[in-house]
Amino acid sequence: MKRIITIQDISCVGKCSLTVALPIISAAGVETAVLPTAVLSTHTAFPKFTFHDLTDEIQPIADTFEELGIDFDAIYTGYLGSFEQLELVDTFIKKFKTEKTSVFIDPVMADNGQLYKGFSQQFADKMTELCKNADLILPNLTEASYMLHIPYREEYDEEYIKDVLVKLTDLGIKKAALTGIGFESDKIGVYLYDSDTKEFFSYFNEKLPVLFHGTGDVFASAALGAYMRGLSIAESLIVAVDYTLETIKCTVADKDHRTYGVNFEEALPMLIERLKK
Ligand code: PXL
Repeated sequence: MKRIITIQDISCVGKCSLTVALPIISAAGVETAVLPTAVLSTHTAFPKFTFHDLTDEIQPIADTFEELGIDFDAIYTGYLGSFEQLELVDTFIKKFKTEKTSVFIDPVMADNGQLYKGFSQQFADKMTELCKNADLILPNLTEASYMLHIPYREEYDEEYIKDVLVKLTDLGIKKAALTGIGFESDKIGVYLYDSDTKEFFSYFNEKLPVLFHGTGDVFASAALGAYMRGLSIAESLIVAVDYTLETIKCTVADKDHRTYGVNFEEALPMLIERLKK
């Protein structure tokens, strides 16, 4: 069984970061170790939240893993709350990355043209530095725009997306996948560029006219789970697009659905089924 570690916050209510990554990657059949970076009452899109920083725990936890000889097949990072955490996670990756370790970095900091609360261009620049450790980064177009210092565009064509992807990998990143991309109003998916092979890959599925929080975390977790189960990056991204759509369909189908988070739970059988093949 493969073992990964995911480094991000735990938001007690809100269905994002660790409360999504842990169940999804576990359901994919992959041991999921966690390194919680902060405990929040709720994620930062709620009108009110508490934030207890766990930065001081990162180094002692990493040192203990090292002393115990614990290793990981993948390191997956998501929401990180401070410059110091970015530094510590950079050190963590450098220490625990071996030849067999895949590093997935989701530079969580913005969406729909706007930075999340508490983030700045300087933070985006430092996150970009962290991304240079990655085998695959999974930004949305807003995050990629901050990484590249380019204005966010709501409308774009395929040439524009390819150009953004090449510029991201020119920063020294092997593979970049832009999430939440669509060229038709009723389609959404992912666009990947591999700077080693110089190949592009894209995959789209149905886009529903709804917006829910946490879908980026659902997507990245499903992609990593699938990749750890032996699928190629492209195949893993297909599974992640289809699974994320299924979570949104399950959310919409629940007449009591909440406005935060998606119903990834009832969609898990579909993910498990897809990974059997
Ligand atoms: O889903 C990304 C995310 C993760 N963690 C926290 C967040 C957000 C997005 O707002 O606030 C705490």
